[in-house]
Amino acid sequence: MSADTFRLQKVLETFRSSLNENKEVYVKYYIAGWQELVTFMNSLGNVFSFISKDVVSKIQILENFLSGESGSHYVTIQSMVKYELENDLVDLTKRGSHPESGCRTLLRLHRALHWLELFLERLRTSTEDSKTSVMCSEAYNESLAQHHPWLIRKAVGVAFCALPGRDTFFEVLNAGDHAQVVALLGESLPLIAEVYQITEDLYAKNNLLELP
Ligand code: 1PW
Repeated sequence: MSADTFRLQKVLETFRSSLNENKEVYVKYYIAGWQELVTFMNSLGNVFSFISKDVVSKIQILENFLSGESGSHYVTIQSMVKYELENDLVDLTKRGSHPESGCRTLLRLHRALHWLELFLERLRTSTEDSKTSVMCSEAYNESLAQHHPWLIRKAVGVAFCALPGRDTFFEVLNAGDHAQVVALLGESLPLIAEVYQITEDLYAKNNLLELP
């Protein structure tokens, strides 16, 4: 199996590594988790490429901060928020001189993570006749859709219709038979949910949930 083959297990491992004992989230592993999810989206076919392109460019922005001269401030989401706010590096109410701050970029991934969590939870508890396109759009409407303009919602809806069926999905997740995938999802989801909640609380506390 080549190194870039998607495995659900790898997502679990990266999100597990992303939390330290002080419940801080390492940016490095957070984006590594997303990198895995991009591999996953790409293996679902070309319809997802416009979605994965946006995620890839956001991963890249964060990677550039992390490897740049202020990289030490970008080690955890907590240190990033503190550093960018203290140094006025965030456009808080409208886009201005910092259109691609770490805070607003990560917020986009954070919102998408909620979608993923809701979708995977549906997949975990789905039955044989459940439709992936329906599960995906329900999860989307409950989360990310509220933050997307009409045109993007339309395009995302079209991509969902082209999703492979449930059996193919389970195969692409690449974690054994259905029962094993369901078990691994049961293990992964609380971790993803915890990372999501910690980020959500941090952003809420700092009034950053609506960054332009
Ligand atoms: C099958 C499971 C896949 C889960 C992956 C979830 C990724 C969802 C990303 C949707 C992206 C749609 C196209 C891009 C939209 C951007 O405008 C938007 N980006 C996101 C990640 O929501 C907002 O970014 P922007 O325009 O404010 O820089």
